[in-house]
Amino acid sequence: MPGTFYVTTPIYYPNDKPHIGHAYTTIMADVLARWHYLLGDDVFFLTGTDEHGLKLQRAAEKAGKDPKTFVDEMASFFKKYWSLLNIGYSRFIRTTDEDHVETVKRALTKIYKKGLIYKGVYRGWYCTSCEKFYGEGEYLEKDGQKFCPIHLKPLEWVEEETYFLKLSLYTEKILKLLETKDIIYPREYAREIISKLRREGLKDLSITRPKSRVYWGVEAPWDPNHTIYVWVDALLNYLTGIGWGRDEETFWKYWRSAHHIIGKDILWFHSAIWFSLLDMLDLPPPKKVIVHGFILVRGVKMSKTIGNVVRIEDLVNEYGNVDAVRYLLMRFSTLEKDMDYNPEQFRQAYNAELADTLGNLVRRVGVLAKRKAGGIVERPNSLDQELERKAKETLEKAKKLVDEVKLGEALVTIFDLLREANAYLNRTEPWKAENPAPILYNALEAIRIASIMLYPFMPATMERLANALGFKIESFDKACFGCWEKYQVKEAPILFPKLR
Ligand code: ME8
Repeated sequence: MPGTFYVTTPIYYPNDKPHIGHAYTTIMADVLARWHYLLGDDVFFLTGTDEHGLKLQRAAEKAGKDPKTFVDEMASFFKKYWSLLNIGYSRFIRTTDEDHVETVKRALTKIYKKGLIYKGVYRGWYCTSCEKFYGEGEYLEKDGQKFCPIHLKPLEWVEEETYFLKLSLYTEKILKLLETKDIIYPREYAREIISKLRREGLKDLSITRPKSRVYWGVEAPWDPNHTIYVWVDALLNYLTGIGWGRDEETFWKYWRSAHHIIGKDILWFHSAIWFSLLDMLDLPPPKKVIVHGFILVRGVKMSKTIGNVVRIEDLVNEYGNVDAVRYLLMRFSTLEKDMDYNPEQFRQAYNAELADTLGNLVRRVGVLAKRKAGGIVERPNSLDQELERKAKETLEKAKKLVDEVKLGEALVTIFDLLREANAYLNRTEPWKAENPAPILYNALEAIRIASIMLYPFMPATMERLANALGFKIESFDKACFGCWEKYQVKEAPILFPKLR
């Protein structure tokens, strides 16, 4: 049954351009959005930029620009990269958008009125790159100095007046929620949060900064001398994006099917803190928080702050094709484990899978259809049953795997169908046959059905392929073997030239 599907990425800090780590999450969200579109769901896909806070204030100062000019420029970079990667988002949200600033004020006013915010003094060690305080036992120590465990940069001592959110009231409630409901996926990640909650509980959270230090933020509605902590501001984007407080109908339609995709670095914020905030706002938690591991470079997390990034444009240039990059990043993606970026492995998969298995099959069938059937291939009276069975089985298996967000395994499964189609051609030798059209039809059906499944991963290439072979990609309903009546093959494209 078609339903709704709301999918989000984290909103990224635009202190620098995005790299393949950000592309990884964003492509994953795009694949899921497009997959659900093919399932017939009403899809809303939200991504954007997290533009307030000390980190951005400093980045702008360093660039010698006022923060708004700076984030305007940087947000446009993100949009350019997402357009290059063919990311079909429904909205690109910026935390400086007017409706979002309103959401933040509305949400915090509601929480303030409930008596869940009080004034105090905060003392602690802060990492501006994480926009996060680190408590004892959480930071690294060397020669008496304290360092951020993620960015390996010295922490700053902060002691100032702040407003606290009474998060400590929520430990039991959130624990129960995580123990009884499968929201965090894969489950392994939930266990980490559960044990941290059992060990330490939730502590009241400092949710404002004095404006004198952090002026670049949303003003606290009850005190003009404070700005709202960037993480609270940022999390609320998921509500703004679908109209919370402005268009209740749209909001509820999508919120019930909310899927947040995030890297494991920000799971604490997207579970313990986010679920508490939602509860304070009388809202249910999201349906799922899908967590993935890091892309590593020689064992170290790829990060702008560390400076070991692989740039999106470098990969696109290397393969000369955006869809190859989308494919390769998803092909080796795993939720549970980190993925060590391995250029050699990428190259091998490109040649063996995209150029050979897919590319050669398309080329062979296209050329034969043109040469031996004048480009017209109609449905014969009987179909190849083995290939038909394989196509059906592949679709079922791929649907299950994508549902479990095992995107790499789904791609391997889809490519099994293409390998089977290649073997079928080798077996039936249509180039020798007097009437090769029935054989070609079976092979074309396998290609068409694989193309529908591959469309979310490589949309532009699959559209190009459908055009060349004379079929359409519409929905999974049409992915039945024998459902296409007549192919009009225009050309036999070389989709992925082999790399030497
Ligand atoms: O955390 N491997 O923004 P951010 C895999 N603004 N994914 C990676 C990655 C890597 N090496 N590097 C980055 C923030 N990512 C906040 C989010 S949301 C309300 C606010 C991806 O720019 C991954 O999805 O630091 C990670 O969680 C996110 O980028 C962090 O992006």
